[in-house]
Amino acid sequence: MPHSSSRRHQVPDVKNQVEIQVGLVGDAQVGKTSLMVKYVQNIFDEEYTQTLGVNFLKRKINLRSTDIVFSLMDLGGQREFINMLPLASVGSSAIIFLFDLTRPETLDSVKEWYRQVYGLNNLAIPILVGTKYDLFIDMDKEYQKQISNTVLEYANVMNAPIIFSSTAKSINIQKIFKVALSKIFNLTLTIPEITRTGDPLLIYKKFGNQDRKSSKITTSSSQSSSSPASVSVSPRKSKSTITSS
Ligand SMILES: Nc1nc2c(ncn2[C@@H]2O[C@H](COP(=O)(O)OP(=O)(O)OP(=O)(O)O)[C@@H](O)[C@H]2O)c(=O)[nH]1
Ligand SMILES: [Mg+2]
Repeated sequence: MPHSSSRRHQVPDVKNQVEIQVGLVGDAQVGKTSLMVKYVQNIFDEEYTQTLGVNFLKRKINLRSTDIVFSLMDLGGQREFINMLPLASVGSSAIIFLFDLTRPETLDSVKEWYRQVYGLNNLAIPILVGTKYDLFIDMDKEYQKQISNTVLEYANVMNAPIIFSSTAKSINIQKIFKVALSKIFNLTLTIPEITRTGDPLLIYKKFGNQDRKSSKITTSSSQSSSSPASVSVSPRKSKSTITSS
């Protein structure tokens, strides 16, 4: 069948597309919805609207020749929505645990959020995000130091990268998702870490790697079952389609 040489060399414009689900959990008013809306729509609203149940947004980004679709699941932080935690946990490749840097009790709650999530999905990569850094920066230096030290202890136990962020002032927002992506696909990230107390911390190199040992925090469901949780982690298996540089 005759056809021109230019046609013969045309490559079909078909991209790989990978969808990865990421859950956002944490106490009420820590800033989960704000972070998700900022990341997807670049909008920040000072007014609080309580999330009733689960919010869901998607954002597509490009990585080499692959489209990555982030499917973000944001669970309302009020206790009454805890029965919907499986929607944000099961099937997620990473779970972002958010706490408000100005309210230490919300960091304390991360323990319980982590325990609950781990019981549903012990394969997801945990990421620890301190929110409202714009307010935290004006707080007492000793308080800042104490919080930062406690966050490091949590990160060690959870094996979770740490990111301090401000949605209001657009600090470290994109980086949260870059870190998530790099951990899910085992890619090398070249963003410099920020480790000095008082700065918007970004510590990710030693935490959340796929060769990580399982966490010390156990739950009754994980103790009673010797098989891994039945969740979809297909993006982690398909890392061969995306190589790190
Ligand atoms: N100053 C400041 N305020 C923020 C920031 N992020 C969120 N807020 C405010 O904090 C309040 C709560 O934010 P939301 O995003 O609604 O909190 P949430 O975690 O989704 O709350 P629930 O839906 O109840 O679980 C809102 O008034 C936001 O405007 C931030 O980075 N800095
Ligand atoms: Mg919300």
